Amino acid sequence: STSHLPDLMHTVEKAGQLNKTKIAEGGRKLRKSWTSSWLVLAGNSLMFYKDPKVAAEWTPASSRPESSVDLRGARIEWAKDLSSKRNVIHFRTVTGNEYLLQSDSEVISQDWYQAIKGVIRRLVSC
Ligand code: I3P
Repeated sequence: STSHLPDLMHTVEKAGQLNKTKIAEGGRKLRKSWTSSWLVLAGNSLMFYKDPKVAAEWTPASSRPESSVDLRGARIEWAKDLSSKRNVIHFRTVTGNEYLLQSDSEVISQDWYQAIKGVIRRLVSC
């Protein structure tokens, strides 16, 4: 069904490319596997899509998310000692799924950090 799409189109707060690896599932450590991912911040969710070939042509209707996480109760911090890469965000859901999100651009990483943190804060006060 595509009934969620009109709603999603109105609530997309931010979308763009980041490098991503999941490092834990339900608190269990996973082997890192960095991939380029298209992130969409909308409503209470952070969604991960396949990286589109032409970023400017992406719309919420282009494809379905590969996965999605609930931002309620999530935590975000700058990763220290978790990667050799720079500008790495450490993100953890309430269910114990952990991700590293990274861009070589400090500005891009900072923007995502602030945007995700903003949504998490907003949800705390709901
Ligand atoms: C991992 C891969 C990652 C690296 C990770 C390696 O090896 O090279 O890029 O993390 O380091 O284990 P493999 O490809 O063999 O799975 P960073 O790039 O984030 O440093 P780690 O094991 O020290 O976390």
